[in-house]
Amino acid sequence: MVCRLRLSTYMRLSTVTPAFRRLGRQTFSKANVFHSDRSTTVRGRVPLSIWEKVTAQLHNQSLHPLNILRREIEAHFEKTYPSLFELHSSLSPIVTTEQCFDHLLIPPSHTSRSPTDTYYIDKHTLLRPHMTVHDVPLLRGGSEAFLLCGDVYRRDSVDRTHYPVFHQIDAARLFPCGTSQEYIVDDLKSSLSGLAHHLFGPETRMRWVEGSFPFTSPSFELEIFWRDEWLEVLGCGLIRRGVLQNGNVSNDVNGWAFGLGLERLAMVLFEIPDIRLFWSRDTRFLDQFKDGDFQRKFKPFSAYPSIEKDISFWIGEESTFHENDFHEIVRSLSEDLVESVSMVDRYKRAERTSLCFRIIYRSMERSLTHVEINELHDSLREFVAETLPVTLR
Ligand code: FA5
Ligand code: MG
Repeated sequence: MVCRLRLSTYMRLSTVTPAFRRLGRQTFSKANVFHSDRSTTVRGRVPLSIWEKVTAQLHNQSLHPLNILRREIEAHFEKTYPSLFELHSSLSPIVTTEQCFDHLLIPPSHTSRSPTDTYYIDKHTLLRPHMTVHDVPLLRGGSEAFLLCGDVYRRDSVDRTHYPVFHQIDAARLFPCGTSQEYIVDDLKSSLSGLAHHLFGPETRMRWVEGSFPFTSPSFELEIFWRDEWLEVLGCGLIRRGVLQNGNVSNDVNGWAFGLGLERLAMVLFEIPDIRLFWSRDTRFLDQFKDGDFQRKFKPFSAYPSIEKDISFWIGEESTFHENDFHEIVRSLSEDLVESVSMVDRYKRAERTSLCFRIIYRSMERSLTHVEINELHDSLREFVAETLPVTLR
């Protein structure tokens, strides 16, 4: 039943944008988004399941774990630097391509500009893929230190640590004229390791690795050791001169910026095993955070059994198929019943390539039946065949 419902909501989108259906599989090709006069139809690229989340504002929902973490981070900065940072948590996620890419020196060829990675609303407007998009407008307005929290949108793979909507805290700080770069880098790193120690305790293992962002140089990433692996939790660096110039900041002033993923931190901090849980309305999840304690550990209610299904298809040599399109369809149709999608086989025969993906279905809240998953998987096959440039096997 669930799948029929999702399928119909996806179809409803096609009524909103009739060209979605007309274009069929073409809707998913890059060419249509940028180079055709039908580019206004790209709204069809933002599925209803994503639009539904634009109004959720989990980070502003009192006693939601993301809200608890956001407040803890804001309080830490307030305590360390009294009255220094302006706070913003309600900036609109709908931004222009100029603000998103040009202000931040993101080159024309950068993958984040591609509609396979970013949700375009039309040619000039999109759902922000990170919070740094607000830096230049705020600098232009005269802000010198700010901390921003909001929802961000990216087309990405499906697994326990990735979700197409997540939340970030971004910050930037300018320093008085003549402050040396070494001093600013030291301040940046000590602020962030101070924050990490405050949140996770002094015994947490962490390390700095070299990063690369078009808008900072030098750039760094902070990783935390969690469940036997190093998990990247934030990116940061010295703001590039070109970005400062775009923000009308005078030439002798420098500053730092950072951006961190709230879900990633919250998963480590509260021991939340799957990123889908943040969207759960199940009281067995939400009630565990009722006291607002940021040291609370989540007690999983039960590990429900999983059901695995494979789907295989052929793609042609010149195919416009992009893996993110497939992941997005799975997330959109499955109402969060999918835990992960992974490619398990790929081989080439003559002019075609065969791909096989394994889908692990598992609800966070209940046991799934084989009947409903068979039905959902069949609908998925049908929808993939209809909308992607592939031939099912
Ligand atoms: C950025 O978004 C940069 N804007 C960060 C930045 C700001 C760098 C200012 C320099 C100066 P990145 O794409 O690495 O960088 O994402 C930042 C953090 O968001 C990551 O470290 C990770 O914690 C989180 N993140 C990224 N992708 C996802 C995802 N799909 N799901 C959940 N969290 C994610
Ligand atoms: Mg990164």
